[in-house]
Amino acid sequence: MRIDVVSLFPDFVGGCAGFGVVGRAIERGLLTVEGWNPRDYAEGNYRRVDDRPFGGGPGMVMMIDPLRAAISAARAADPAPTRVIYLSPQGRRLDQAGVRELASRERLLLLCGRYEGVDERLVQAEVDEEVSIGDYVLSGGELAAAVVIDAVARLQEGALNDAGSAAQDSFADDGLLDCPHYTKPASHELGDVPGVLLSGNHAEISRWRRQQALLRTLERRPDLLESASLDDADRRFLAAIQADAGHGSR
Ligand code: 9WO
Repeated sequence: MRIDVVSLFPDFVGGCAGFGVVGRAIERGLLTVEGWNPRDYAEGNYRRVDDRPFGGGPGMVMMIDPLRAAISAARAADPAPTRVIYLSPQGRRLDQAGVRELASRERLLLLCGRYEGVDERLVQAEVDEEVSIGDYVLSGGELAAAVVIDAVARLQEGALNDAGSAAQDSFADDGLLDCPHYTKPASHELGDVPGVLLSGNHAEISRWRRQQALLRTLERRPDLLESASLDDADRRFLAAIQADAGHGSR
């Protein structure tokens, strides 16, 4: 997969591409990330990329032409067509299903705004999708682009070190929160590791983890249960918990 990033701070985004799973995906040739700076395509001695907003008001707006030239250069770097994604709080909220969909594409172009944003005519002419990573305002789209790159990189086939990590992600694939994790020592002043995890009974361990994932999701994010993929055993477990809670509260 190839990801082009149009940004006034391309090194900012490139930084996340150097470490961990993303860095390894790039080393393994599963992912290419390239930055394109609109300033390199701006005209004049000052290489202006922003100007004051028509209609007045505070701040600056990113100008059409340097952005358009940077997008064109990025498009031309590879023959495959690409969708242009603008990272903004006005976009469709990203979730793991959205990440899976983006990860399946051959190419992405991530457009990062700064200041008060990008001239709306550029958005209308060039942007195919607007994506938000959450309901908060950042000082630019770069951190959001880094989040998209990280989430998409780890889903590239072969990016995660052991196949088990990908299989464990069945929790994420099923739309549930993760179960708790433990490592050595088995006994500690902060507490003991749940006995089932030391039992060596893999069927029991899987069942316990699944139930922990269900419990946490019920307690912390019950909204996720509506769209989670649950089997009959899951539903029976949740029904038993809820029946229990009903008795306890009276
Ligand atoms: C600036 C601003 C100032 C006063 C009142 C409202 C305001 N909104 C913004 C604003 O949205 N600025 C953006 C900064 C312009 C586009 C790039 N920036 C950005 C992207 N901030 N936050 C994001 C972002 C992207 C994806 N997901 C969450 C947040």
